[in-house]
Parts: sequence; C-alpha cells; structure tokens
Amino acid sequence: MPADQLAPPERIPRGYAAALGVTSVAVAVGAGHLAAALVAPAASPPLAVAAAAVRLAPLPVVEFATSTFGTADKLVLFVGVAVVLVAVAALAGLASRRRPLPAVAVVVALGVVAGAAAWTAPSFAQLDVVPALAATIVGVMAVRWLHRGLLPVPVEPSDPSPADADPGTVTRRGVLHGSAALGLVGAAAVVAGGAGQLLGRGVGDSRADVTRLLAAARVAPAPPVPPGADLTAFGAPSVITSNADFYRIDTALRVPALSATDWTLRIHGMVDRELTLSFADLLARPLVERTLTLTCVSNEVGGDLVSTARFVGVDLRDVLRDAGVRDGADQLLSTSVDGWTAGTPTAVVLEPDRGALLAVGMNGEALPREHGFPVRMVVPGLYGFVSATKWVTDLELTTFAARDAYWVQRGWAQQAPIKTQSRIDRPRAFGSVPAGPVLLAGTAWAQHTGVERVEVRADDGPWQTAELATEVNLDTWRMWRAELDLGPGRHVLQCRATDRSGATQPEQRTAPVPDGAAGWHSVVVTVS
Ligand SMILES: Nc1nc2c(c(=O)[nH]1)N[C@H]1C(S)=C(S)[C@@H](COP(=O)(O)O)O[C@H]1N2
Ligand SMILES: [Mo]
Repeated sequence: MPADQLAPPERIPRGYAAALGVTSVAVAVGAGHLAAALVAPAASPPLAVAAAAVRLAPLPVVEFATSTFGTADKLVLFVGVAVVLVAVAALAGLASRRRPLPAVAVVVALGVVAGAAAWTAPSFAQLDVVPALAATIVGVMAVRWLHRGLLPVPVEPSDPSPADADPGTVTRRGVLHGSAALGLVGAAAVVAGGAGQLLGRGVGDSRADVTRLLAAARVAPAPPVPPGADLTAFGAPSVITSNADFYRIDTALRVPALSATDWTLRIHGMVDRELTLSFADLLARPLVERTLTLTCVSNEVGGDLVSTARFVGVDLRDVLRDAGVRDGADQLLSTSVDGWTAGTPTAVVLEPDRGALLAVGMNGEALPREHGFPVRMVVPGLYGFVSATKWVTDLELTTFAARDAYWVQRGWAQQAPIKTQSRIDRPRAFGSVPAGPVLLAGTAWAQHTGVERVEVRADDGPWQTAELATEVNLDTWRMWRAELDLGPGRHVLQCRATDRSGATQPEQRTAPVPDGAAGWHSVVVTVS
C-alpha cells in the first residue's frame, strides 16, 4: 500500500471540533473560578465579565431587565453570558479543524476580556488579574492537547474500517481516544469549577461566631411587636419578615464573602479625625435593636420590595460625631467592599431621633451574607439605594456637588425619602371571592412619619376607612383590614394611605424612576 494512503486525514470532524472549543473554554472558566476562590474572590472570570456588562449597560437596558425579570435578572444575565460563551467556543472549535491556532486566539481574547473586566472593576486589586491569567493558560493548554488527541489517527492496515475512508472520517480508535480526551477535560472543568464554588463560599464565613457574640452581648432590645399589630390571620403580611423571605436587591453577582475578623470601616473625608473601626471596635460600642421597614425605590405600586426586620447595630450618628463632621459635608458617601456606593444626606443621619444604624444583626442572628454580613447601613425613612449600603467598608464625608453615588450616576434621584404607600394583600389580584361582605387586608408604610389612615373603595365608590392594626413604631409598616359589601361581578378595589403629616397618597401613578413609584394600588376581583 503506498505510504501516502496511510497519511492521517488532517481535519477534525465537525462535532468533535465544536466540542473541543466548548470543552477548552469550560475548563478555562473552571480554572479561573478556582483561582479566583483561592486568591481573588471578586475576579472570577464569568462573574467579572457579567459585572462589567452590568456596569456598561445603558440605563434603559438595566431598567428593562429589572422590570422584565425582576429579581431573576442576575440569573438571566448569567444564562445570557453562558449562551454567548458556548456559541463563541463552538465556533472557535469549528474554525480549528486543521490547526489549533483559531481556538487558541479566541481563548486568549476571552482571557483578555475577562482580565479587562476585572481590571476596570471599582474594587480592582492587583491579584484580580490572576484568575483571567490562569483561565487563559489552562484554556490554551486544553486546546492544544485536545487538538492533538482529536486529529483522526492514521488508518492502519489491520483496522476494520475501509482503507479508502474519506479524509475526516474517524476510525473507532480515533473515536475512543477523542471522547476520552474530551471527557477528561470536561471532568476537569467540572471539578475545578465546583471546587472554586465550594471554596469561594467558605471564605470568611464567621457568621455563626458573630451570631454567638451577639447572643452574648448586651443589646438594648426593641420593644416586642405589640399584640394587635399583626393581621396575618386576615391575609396581611407578618410584621416581621423572616430573613429567608426578606426582599433582596443589590448589584452583587456573587455575595461578597467577608470575614468579621478582617473587616474594617474607614471614616474619612471632611472629618476632624479620620477613624478606622474594626468589628471588635463596633461591638464594644452600645448596641441597640430597632424594628425597621426597608423599602426599595424600584418597588412598583403594590410590589413586594418592602420588608421588616429587627436590626441590631450601633448608632451611626455617634460614630460620625466621634470622627467630627466638618461644616459643609452634606453627603455621607458609603461604599461597599465591591465598590457600590450610596449617598445619604449627612443632616438626616445626624438627626438625634433618626435612629440610623451600622447594623450587624438581623432578626436574632448575624446579618445574613445576602443582607450585608458583617456590617451594613440602615437609615429609617430613606430608600435603600441612598442609605442601606451592605458590606460597607468606607464612609466618606463629602458633598452632593462633588460626588454622585452609583444609582445617581445612572439617572436616579440624589434625595430619596420613602414615599407613603399602601397595598392590598387580600383579596389577591384576579382572585374570586364569594358574594357578601368581602374582607380586605393589607399593609401601609410611611417610614419616620407614621401611617394615620388607610381607606378602601370599590369601583370608584365612596372611600371607607379601614381598621388599622396597632402601631409598632413610626418606622415600621402598619397592617390594616376592612370589609366591603360587593355584589356578584367584577370589581376594582383600591386603597390609599394618609400619613401623619396629613398627606394622602396621590392618585396619579408614576414610575419608580427617579425617586420611587406613586399612585393608588388597585386589584381586580370577581365576586361570585
Ligand atoms: N453593597 C450594596 N448595598 C446595597 C445595594 C447594592 O446594590 N450593593 N442595594 C441597595 C438597595 S437598592 C436596596 S433597596 C437595599 C436592599 O437591601 P436588602 O437586599 O437587604 O433588602 O440594599 C441597598 N444596599
Ligand atoms: Mo433599592
């Protein structure tokens, strides 16, 4: 047989080529994720790229994403990044049927993108380039190794396959060899990625220790929720939201893994004395517990981005007074470990009866990691985006003229007190109820002002005053219930609250941007 007939077909079959691309990129991502868990938790390549996408996205896109996908927007983003990555990787593989160079080039380019994403993050530290570097090196090695393994082996005389097979046909030995190589690299990707995920989660998880410390600490407790404050039996939400049910809003694609031992808070800028507090310094100050209702500015009328917890912390006002706030410092700019910022009016934080906290505990335990472990800010009466910085590590006294915080740069308001709102929780929208007296129940909030009155009506009829539950405090939502006599058919139920300043919610619906939604909540029900 002439020697040239033994020459190996020099192209990888299409399916294998695509798999080469996808598997190589997968093991690169896995290696990057593992390297990140070891040296630079925030800089895992897929997380860094997704975070950069969030930073670069124009405001309308971000608004569309949050309004369309709600709190699932992060999942949608990750799935989006994954789909694009798989497509690019498969194409890179297909372009590399003869030579590995195109796939190598694509892996390097992806590495550069991941490196740039980490580099441009507001929280960039030098080690943050390591994961992208590790991913690139492992990805290039995988491409070259798989390419060698997947190029079909020469057809040997003893082989049962026809000797005149088309170039590009793989022999059985080639199939086994190629699948094994792909399987091996795929398994390495899963192991590395999984290890990265596990290690990343474990870093700094001293929550149980903090929970124990708080249980042993002397805390001025919040008055218990008074009898008559809860109307859960009638369908209103529970006054205290469990930590598991507490709404969560933030830009963190991976919850920062801080350790209470390593945490410090720097207080600087327009102050007389710059301060740096450790977690132990914080716990050495008087601890107080306060029941407070947090609300997100993105909450739509009738929405559920509002929850209440018993927060334990230290008075933020006292801490700022220790640092000595200079005249003219009208903005308290707080920064989280991942670079997110909020700007709070200094005057509000310094109000003696405001009760602003550097919070460390929530509902009897350390702050859950999703809610800011080990320390977050909470300022009663202000929307979260201007006050409730989680994973806070830096407080700068500055001016509103000098600095715009994260969401202000993206078109949201600089000043954002929570708007008085009310919500019908029962009956459920589009539910059906039997005819006769129909029971309505819900909640209303006017943090730091207090809820004076809630009214309900059906079908633009006369307003009827609801029965208010016992008040917990001015900073906490207030439950209500009412009864309306409704005949069979479709009805529109509405509610509106009046706060202690005498202001009644305006009827006019406005969108959450830039400073919170307004308008009356209404639900449509069928009485049968
Ligand atoms: N570090 C950080 N803190 C943050 C945010 C964020 O994106 N990053 N979002 C804020 C917003 S918009 C709100 S409404 C509250 C929500 O707090 P929660 O998730 O504990 O309910 O956190 C605030 N603190
Ligand atoms: Mo928010």
